[in-house]
Amino acid sequence: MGILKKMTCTQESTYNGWQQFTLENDQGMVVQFLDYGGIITSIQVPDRNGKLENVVLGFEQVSDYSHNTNYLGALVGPVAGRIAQAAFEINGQTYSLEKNEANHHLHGGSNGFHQVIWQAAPFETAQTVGVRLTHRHPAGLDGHPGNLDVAVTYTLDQNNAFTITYEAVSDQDTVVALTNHSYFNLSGNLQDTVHQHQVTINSEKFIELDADLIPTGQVLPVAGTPFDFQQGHYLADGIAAAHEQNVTVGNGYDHYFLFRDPAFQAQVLVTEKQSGRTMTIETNQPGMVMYTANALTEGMPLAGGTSKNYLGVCFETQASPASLELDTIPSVKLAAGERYEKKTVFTFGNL
Ligand code: FUC
Repeated sequence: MGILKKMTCTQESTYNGWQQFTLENDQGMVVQFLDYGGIITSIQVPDRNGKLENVVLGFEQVSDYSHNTNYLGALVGPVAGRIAQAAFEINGQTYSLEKNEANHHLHGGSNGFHQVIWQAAPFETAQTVGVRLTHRHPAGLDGHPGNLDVAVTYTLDQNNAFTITYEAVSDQDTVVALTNHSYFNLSGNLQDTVHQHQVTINSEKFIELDADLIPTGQVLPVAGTPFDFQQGHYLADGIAAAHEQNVTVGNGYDHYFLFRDPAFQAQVLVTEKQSGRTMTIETNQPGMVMYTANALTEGMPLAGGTSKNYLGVCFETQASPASLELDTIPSVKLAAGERYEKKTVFTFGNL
């Protein structure tokens, strides 16, 4: 086709022997990640003037990821989010997991996918470069039933789209909800907090939380609340809102939004006027947690600045573990032999 192909995938050894991969396309967009935790350490995309800057939170020192309590950039599983009372039931049997946040289980606990070393296999096609990450979560490791084989693929294309595909299969009925925990900040190199990020979400309902951030069992309509992003609004509106649900999570958002239609499509649009950057999220996940970093550890040395609340926003596309108690929403259950196949595409552009 006469296309001069310059897309590259390079690999280097970092702290502790962790491998860092760098994907780069012809526009100069760069995505970097580790085999450790599948952690995305940087995403560089152009502003409206073509200036490449980093749009995710990442540590200044790679070694700091060994104590990544805020899950910066991490691949989260087997079940992302909170499992109430760290227990769930399948086929009449109760399975108990580690209680790593009060009485609850959060983000896979200490055997979570965010701190395992994934097997990494780089690949390239005519118009993409990527790395396929694989991992087996063995039966009996932490209370989950069955061996779970997981493959997560990170792919960059020529149109500034970064795709994450998630595949999993278990030999017993189990629970799975995979996501990525990148904190986005489209201002570039942490120039600003995310207050002025304008977000549009195809969602009419969200899940109410209690003070432990555990679902109450109520699915609430967004209409007439700061949770109504259907026409788009600034994150600042909810950070400052007096709505009981914004206040409960520490002023902001840490909530699961159900998408109106879970078929693969653009579900989220994020724009940042100052830089002119935009990000569209397409997914076949049924919803997402939007977390505005209300409780981000302050004072951590990050690439480009120091951490503080509201410095990033996570869009954790996934099914919700709240489905273990609520049978009206899409389930995290995966039957033995069933194929879990999810895809989320983050496409960057300019206003
Ligand atoms: C998000 C939130 C949690 C937690 C974690 C680091 O997924 O739902 O509240 O703070 O990230």
